[in-house]
Amino acid sequence: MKAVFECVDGHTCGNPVRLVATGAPALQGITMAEKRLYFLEHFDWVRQGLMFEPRGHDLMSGSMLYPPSNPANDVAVLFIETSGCLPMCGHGTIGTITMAIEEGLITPKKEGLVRMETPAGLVLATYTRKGTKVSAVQFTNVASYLAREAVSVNSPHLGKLTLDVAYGGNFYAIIDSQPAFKDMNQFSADELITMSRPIREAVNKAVHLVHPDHPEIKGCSHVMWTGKPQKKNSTARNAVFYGDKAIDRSPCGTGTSARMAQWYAKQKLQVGDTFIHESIIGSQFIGKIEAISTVGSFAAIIPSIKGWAKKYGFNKLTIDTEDDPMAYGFQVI
Ligand code: PYC
Repeated sequence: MKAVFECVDGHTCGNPVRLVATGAPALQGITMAEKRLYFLEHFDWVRQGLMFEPRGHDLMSGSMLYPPSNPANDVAVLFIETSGCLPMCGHGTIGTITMAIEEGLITPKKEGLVRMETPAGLVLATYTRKGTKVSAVQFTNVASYLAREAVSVNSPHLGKLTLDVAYGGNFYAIIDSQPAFKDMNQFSADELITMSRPIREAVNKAVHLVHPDHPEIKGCSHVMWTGKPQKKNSTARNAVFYGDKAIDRSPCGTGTSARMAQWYAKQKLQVGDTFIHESIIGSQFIGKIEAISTVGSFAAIIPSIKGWAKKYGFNKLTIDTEDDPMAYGFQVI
């Protein structure tokens, strides 16, 4: 079998986005949540082939476009990355909207607004055009909430840690400054990765995380390290670990949503407040609490995230299972 995919490659504030323009497999199911499960069962080899080495790398992430289940919406998006198919991805949304609009892959019903179905729910994205380019995207994310407070875990590297877990489209273990951990700036990206893996495992042993309205969204997938910002106008700094070997180069859209929900729950932010999150490489997302909501019995916020993305090339990729022994890709952990 030889499968061919035409991709648009770019990055959102430094983190990769590979938008699959042609070749996405047909998926059974009505909602994007159902289609995501069908994809994982029947077509995960497509994700592995496009995300893993040698066609991708440890940080690679991307998306595929599908028709929306509700005709009032413009598009449905499946997020793919090295760890699987995230229910929602913020940097992926900004990159996908930017490149899909620039390439004419989405024609929204209303210029400037894309109503986008994701496995985690409906996301509304507005975009600003500058000539042939999209200069910025702001999306209103799914309801985000503080799921657990003061979870105690033992880190083999740092000792006893206390952390919060918040949801912003994925579940995040958020590690704030404390006796055993002062600031992310004291560690290299490699060290943060090494420390993150056992912490994620420990969090998943300590707490059973399931989204009240989406039982298929469960478990802590991401670890957020925090620190003092390096730019004057940033509110806070973070480094998000995802997959097995990745630190997000962008400020992480779902992570920023989760952290704003955590700050809201601790009365450090209010509705209408902005929150400028800085990434490990200094790129920034502008977050805002647009409204309050509830998720099950949890108080929640509706956050928005604004950022930019750049397209840098086109890639025609083949997964040739008859000729290439590494057709499905590999990871070196
Ligand atoms: O921006 O939501 C995000 C994200 C998740 C993993 C990497 N980036």
